[in-house]
Amino acid sequence: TLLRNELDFPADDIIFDPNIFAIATGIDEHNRYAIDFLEATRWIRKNLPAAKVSGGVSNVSFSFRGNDAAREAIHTVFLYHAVKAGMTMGIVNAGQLGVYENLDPVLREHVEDIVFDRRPDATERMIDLAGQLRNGERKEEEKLAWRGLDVEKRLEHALVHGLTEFIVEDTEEARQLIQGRSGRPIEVIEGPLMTGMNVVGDLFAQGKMFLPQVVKSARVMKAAVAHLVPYIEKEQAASGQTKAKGKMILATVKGDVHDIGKNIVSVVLQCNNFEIVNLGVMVPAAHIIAAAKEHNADIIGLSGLITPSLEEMAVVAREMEHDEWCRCQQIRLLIGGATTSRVHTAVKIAPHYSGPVIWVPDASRSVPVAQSLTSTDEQKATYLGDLFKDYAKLRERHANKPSSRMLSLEEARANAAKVNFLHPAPQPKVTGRRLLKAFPLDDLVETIDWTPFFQTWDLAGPFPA
Ligand code: B12
Repeated sequence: TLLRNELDFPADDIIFDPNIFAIATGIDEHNRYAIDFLEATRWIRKNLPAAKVSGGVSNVSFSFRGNDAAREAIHTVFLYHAVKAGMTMGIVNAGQLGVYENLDPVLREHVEDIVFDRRPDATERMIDLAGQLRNGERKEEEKLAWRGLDVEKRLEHALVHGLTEFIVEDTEEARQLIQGRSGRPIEVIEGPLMTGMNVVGDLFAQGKMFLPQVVKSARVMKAAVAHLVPYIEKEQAASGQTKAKGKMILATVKGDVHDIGKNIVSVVLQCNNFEIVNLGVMVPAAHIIAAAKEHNADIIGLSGLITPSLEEMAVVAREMEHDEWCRCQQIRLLIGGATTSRVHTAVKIAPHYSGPVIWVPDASRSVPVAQSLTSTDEQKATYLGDLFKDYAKLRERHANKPSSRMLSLEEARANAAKVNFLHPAPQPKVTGRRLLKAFPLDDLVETIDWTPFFQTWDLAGPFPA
């Protein structure tokens, strides 16, 4: 209306760019994204016939990042149907596009199943087929070769490959092994299972695993944790403690769907006689605070695994400060999840709330922390006194870090590298891989830049000093 009625903009110069989102991500809500684009395109072309429709095609196959053969097939099929629906232009990697007709019929059928959300197991079937596209068919005995590995490696393999078949058996073996060393059932989670999940995370970050595969890993992890829960509960029952020590509201913050870690924390704290109200995932700040009031909770525990959750946690802290009840009751705020850290909590979250804000690295550690926070006033004061001092020191160190002066946009533009693209690029003397063997480690140590190591070890500061 604005373009046509108020600006008299030519109708055939109007281009709509409806979003194309990734399908087959393993999350059911995403299954119709391709259909939604096709329907939106049809609607636009029917109701606004002069307008054009564009779209960024490669998004649709993003969940198969790293598997070019699968992505190419998805682009080919999707584009074919999008053009039929009325799409007039699009952003497409021409190097990753095949001919619809020439696609292998089985592959085409599998791709159309995910594009049109034709069957509930469409994603799983496509993942299986995509694996074969990349690796070729494997023999049955090769498929089971991993059963000969030691139990930690078997758990890792099951998580990476999303295999539930032997997970209970292997988790039980790991539990018994750890028990034999006088260890506790939770150590299976925080040892081999976490190691396996970290491998999954790394592969995913490198584009070597796709989202639906990570969903399968999550299922494997959940099955392993479910096997361990009765043992964790039994251990607690044997300790003879029954009186509830405190009440905690637990939630994964708004925008974040990760819940495995949070649920483990919930089980472990419940087993240690904390009453837990688990609000689930994607929970907005207002809902968390309302639940804390409704249940008269002592503690709010937030979980978050993606970077935007860090900011959302600061939002919750700010809202708690604005809320008179939270502020006056000094409701404790626990922060956890793989992307959170002690430094971030101290520097970016704690300053927004006058009550205690504490970072907790794992489920085991949540117990002593929650206990300290609900113990006698004297113990609590000592614990919090030390914690506040520690966090203040972290903030001070952070504030004293030498920060480089930021240039203004104009200055940065004026400072842009001046590249003469007409000048022919010099030819490298050697191409390909070169192996340099005559450099003893002792000589190299001198040249290593230790700064990133020190940062990782939390030893921030200028180096060399
Ligand atoms: C499984 C998984 C998924 C599953 C989650 C399934 C589920 N039901 O939870 C699915 C496939 C759905 C998923 C989706 C996505 N994921 Co994901 N995922 C993972 C993975 C591989 C493992 C997470 C996990 O469960 N770990 C095991 C548990 C036990 O560990 P944990 O959560 O850290 O919990 C422990 C402690 O942190 C602590 N803890 C946790 N919470 C709390 C709370 C409190 C109060 C306390 C005290 C303690 C505590 O206790 C736990 C036990 O000790 C991680 C990689 C990794 N290694 O972390 C990526 C990872 C977190 N995902 C990532 C990404 C990018 C995504 C997506 C955005 C991908 C996409 N393109 O769509 C989406 C997110 C969508 C959204 N809006 O949230 C990135 C995040 C990067 C970043 N910094 O932002 C990671 C790090 C992978 C990577 N390396 O790129 N993911």
